[in-house]
Amino acid sequence: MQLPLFLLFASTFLSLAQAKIYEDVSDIPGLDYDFVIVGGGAAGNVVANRLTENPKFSVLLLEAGVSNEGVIDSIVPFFVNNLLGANIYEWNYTTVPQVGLNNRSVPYQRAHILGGCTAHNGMVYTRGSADDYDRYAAVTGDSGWSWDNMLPYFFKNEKWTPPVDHHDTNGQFDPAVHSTNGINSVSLNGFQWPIFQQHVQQATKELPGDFPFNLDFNSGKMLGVGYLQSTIGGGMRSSSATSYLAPKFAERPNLSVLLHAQVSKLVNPSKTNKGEITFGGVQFLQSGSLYTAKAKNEIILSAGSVGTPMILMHSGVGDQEALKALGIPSVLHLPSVGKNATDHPIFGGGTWLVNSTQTVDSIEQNTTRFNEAYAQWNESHSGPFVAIPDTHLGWSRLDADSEIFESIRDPASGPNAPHIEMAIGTGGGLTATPGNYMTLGMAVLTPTSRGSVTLQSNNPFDPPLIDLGFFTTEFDIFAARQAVQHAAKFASAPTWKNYIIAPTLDLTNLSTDALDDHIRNTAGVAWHLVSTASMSARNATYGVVNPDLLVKGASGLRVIDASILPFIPTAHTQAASYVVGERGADLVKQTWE
Ligand SMILES: Cc1cc2nc3c(=O)[nH]c(=O)nc-3n(C[C@H](O)[C@H](O)[C@H](O)COP(=O)(O)OP(=O)(O)OC[C@H]3O[C@@H](n4cnc5c(N)ncnc54)[C@H](O)[C@@H]3O)c2cc1C
Ligand SMILES: *[C@@H]1O[C@H](CO)[C@@H](O)[C@H](O)[C@H]1NC(C)=O
Ligand SMILES: *[C@@H]1O[C@H](CO)[C@@H](O)[C@H](O)[C@H]1NC(C)=O
Ligand SMILES: *[C@@H]1O[C@H](CO)[C@@H](O)[C@H](O)[C@H]1NC(C)=O
Ligand SMILES: *[C@@H]1O[C@H](CO)[C@@H](O)[C@H](O)[C@H]1NC(C)=O
Ligand SMILES: *[C@@H]1O[C@H](CO)[C@@H](O)[C@H](O)[C@H]1NC(C)=O
Ligand SMILES: *[C@@H]1O[C@H](CO)[C@@H](O)[C@H](O)[C@H]1NC(C)=O
Ligand SMILES: *[C@@H]1O[C@H](CO)[C@@H](O)[C@H](O)[C@H]1NC(C)=O
Ligand SMILES: *[C@@H]1O[C@H](CO)[C@@H](O)[C@H](O)[C@H]1NC(C)=O
Ligand SMILES: CC(=O)N[C@H]1CO[C@H](CO)[C@@H](O)[C@@H]1O
Repeated sequence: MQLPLFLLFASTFLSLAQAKIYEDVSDIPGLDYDFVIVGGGAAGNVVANRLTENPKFSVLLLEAGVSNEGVIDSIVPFFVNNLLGANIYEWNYTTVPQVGLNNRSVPYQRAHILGGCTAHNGMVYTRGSADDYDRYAAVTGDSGWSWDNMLPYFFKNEKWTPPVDHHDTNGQFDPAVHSTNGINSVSLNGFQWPIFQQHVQQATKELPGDFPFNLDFNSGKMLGVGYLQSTIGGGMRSSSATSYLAPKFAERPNLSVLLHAQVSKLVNPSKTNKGEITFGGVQFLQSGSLYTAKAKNEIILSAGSVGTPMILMHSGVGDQEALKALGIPSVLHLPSVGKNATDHPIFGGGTWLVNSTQTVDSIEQNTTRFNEAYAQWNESHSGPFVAIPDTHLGWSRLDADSEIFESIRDPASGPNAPHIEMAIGTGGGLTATPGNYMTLGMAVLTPTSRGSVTLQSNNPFDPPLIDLGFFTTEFDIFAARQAVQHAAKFASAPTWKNYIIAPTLDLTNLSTDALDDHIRNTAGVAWHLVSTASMSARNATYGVVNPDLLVKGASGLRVIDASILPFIPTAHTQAASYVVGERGADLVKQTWE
């Protein structure tokens, strides 16, 4: 017999009552710990989990956001877009006007909820190219960051899970490159769109030069088109909060997680006898009062690519001239803090009206079908609500003889890394006109544009200035144009002949200027920000952290989150953030065990 849903929820709440995720500072057992971690996102929750595997370590995790418990929009995969826009689960950031986007400012989502961006992201699971990690190893001089050495950390993170529809997954992924023993669930889509998927598969056969089928793009060799993998298990989102802070971990006696605790800055700097800067505490705000938590061993910043550089700069760690101008006393001159910010621009490759009712539009536009699907999810966590609309992802390189390479060195990490991503999905996305569609969403994966995260004042509670620098280089706009042509080529495969009726907007016959303008007027962000507290070699003249993630010139201060990646992966960034957390936790253990 199926348990009524309210009973299932009631049992979850009971077990959570014992878990030590606190809402109020007066409930936590003191403010002195071995480790204080700032930020309960992808990486922060991994570090909290792994450090408390050692019962001798006491850990406090401070998270500014709210609880993820029972947040239905964060649990049901199909509701992924409901959390975007101003809401209580968001920091509500906006970029500064982007010159390369014809001066538009665009919303810049960052999660304000336990789990961080893994609690509201698109759940797409992509690790990146082996070449990306091998470049991290090369630029930092630490072979520990290479693909081969990071693969065990992907396996510690990943709990490969059969899709809820139990369909035959043979030929849809390569089990040899996955792990069933990790913590965070990853699966193939648990709901199928058979007609659409057959056309996609057929297109890879008809155009194998540009779009070869790739059995598993998470093998390190990404090029080609393969089945989507997502951080979903049992028809529900698997976030770092539901996985790494599951009740059996959160109950550990030496772990305290405190919500609604926004860290302003690190306080009480002093110099060690080796001349390194060390901080005596972490200041945070809760309900209008300031508190200071102390870390005997280390303070670990895991506040993400926006939060981490903000906290560093408010603590006096950054470019001393820029900080002085804002009235922040410089403690440690590290001009790379907040610089080299890199994200992926995304834009439509095309939306086509299709000759099929087997699309997500048929559910989104029909209240009866929507409620049926919702009831099915409520009943058994199955049906169309267990997946996002994409069925495949495609990864491609620009032509080797592209004219752009006459003037610009290939920015990709290596010959197996793609320049362009194509997300292949049923449905028209946010298309207003009722109908059935398919959409190809594109991204430039190897942008050469760089932006920054800087402060607008010395008030730690003011939002930062986020500049993505989108499309400020010739390479990036060139790659975007190629991406649009690429999508058109995919849609020209013979298989689509009786399926595609017409494009909603024909991008193929626009002049170069008109196409550029279209891209600049419509592009958005992938929310994959990295490099704002970048790693570099120990002796480098730039960078924020050493390859062991300790802040250069400081003692007892580490950064463990996406901000340390020196280049953006050719992938969605949660898997990379998770393995930064996994390796980062091991590096901390190596120091203190
Ligand atoms: C809308 C969206 C969609 C995305 N889709 C995908 C996807 O489909 N696939 C994918 O792989 N990646 C996706 N990403 C990116 C991915 O989720 C992030 O790269 C990843 O979560 C970054 O991990 P992190 O640990 O660096 O930081 P985060 O996960 O952002 O966690 C940082 C945490 O620190 C907290 N924090 C920040 N400042 C403070 C402070 N001052 N005091 C206390 N706490 C603080 C935040 O509230 C947050 O919980 C998406 C991101 C967004 C925003
Ligand atoms: C974001 O905006 C929503 C709606 O206005 C608000 O409720 C929420 O508190 C804001 N988030 C933050 C972190 O201020
Ligand atoms: C964008 O703003 C800059 C600086 O204000 C201005 O020079 C430029 O003309 C603007 N571009 C567009 C497309 O409006
Ligand atoms: C940005 O990164 C590049 C390496 O890609 C490095 O040479 C440069 O010094 C960095 N800039 C800053 C300000 O850190
Ligand atoms: C909506 O879906 C229901 C149930 O499948 C179906 O009977 C009805 O015809 C649909 N309505 C429209 C307008 O397509
Ligand atoms: C499914 O359950 C949620 C509560 O978790 C409820 O708000 C919603 O109305 C239910 N939907 C249907 C169609 O039963
Ligand atoms: C739609 O599909 C049917 C059946 O495959 C086909 O007969 C018809 O010609 C198609 N219509 C269009 C507009 O392509
Ligand atoms: C592009 O093609 C459409 C129809 O396919 C046509 O109406 C339009 O005039 C064309 N535009 C240009 C600039 O050629
Ligand atoms: C750092 O060390 C490497 C290897 O020892 C050397 O090749 C490089 O030139 C050094 N760089 C600087 C800036 O000193
Ligand atoms: C370092 C630390 O706080 N250790 C504590 C971990 O939890 C056990 C059991 O509650 C305590 O006895 C330790 O003192």
